[in-house]
Amino acid sequence: MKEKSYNLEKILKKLKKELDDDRYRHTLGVMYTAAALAMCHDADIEKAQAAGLLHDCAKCIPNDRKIKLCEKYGIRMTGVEKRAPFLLHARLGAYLAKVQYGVDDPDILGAIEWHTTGRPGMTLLEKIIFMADYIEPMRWKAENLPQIRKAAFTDLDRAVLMTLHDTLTYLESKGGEVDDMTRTAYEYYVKENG
Ligand code: DGI
Ligand code: FE
Ligand code: FE
Repeated sequence: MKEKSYNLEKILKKLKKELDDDRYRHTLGVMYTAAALAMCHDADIEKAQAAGLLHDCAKCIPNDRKIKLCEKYGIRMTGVEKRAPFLLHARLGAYLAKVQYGVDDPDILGAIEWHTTGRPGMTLLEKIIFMADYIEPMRWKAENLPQIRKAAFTDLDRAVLMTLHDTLTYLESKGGEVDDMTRTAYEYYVKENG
């Protein structure tokens, strides 16, 4: 088997420097929650930990710099992303995970790239990171968290659908512009599980 290209301890050390304290604590919560979900759904635990650790690695980069870095590295940006640059932390994060943290596993990189919007036909690891980000222990603001937390362990696809539904409702209530991918993902999971 091919030697893995990353080391969780090294990732942790570097992230401590890149993230503020709250984001670092959230990151640890996502790592442990992703590991628990991987145990529950028979996914690779170490990949879940790596993806959980790195999913927000670009989050603390200032928004104007996110745009500059995407331009510099030729990372595609949609119109919504240019208007709401925080969304870029997902795709930029996947890129940085590869070039700065040495991760070459496409499944881990996909889980980082799609953790904010989701996408139709997510892989098991992508669903695990999408859910771990939403339900980790430090989260408290979203509605329906107790039900969604339980569903993440008992019916993962239903949990993904509930999360996309509640995210869209939240964005509509506060007038946030919705990324096409968030809506497309929701419509896909309504058809699959609705
Ligand atoms: O980075 P985190 O805060 O840990 O979590 P995240 O990457 O899932 O980002 C959460 C925020 O993203 C939450 O406030 C909802 C928002 N979001 C998700 N989909 C969309 C979106 N925001 C906009 N504007 N458009 C979307 O489609
Ligand atoms: Fe995020
Ligand atoms: Fe996060």
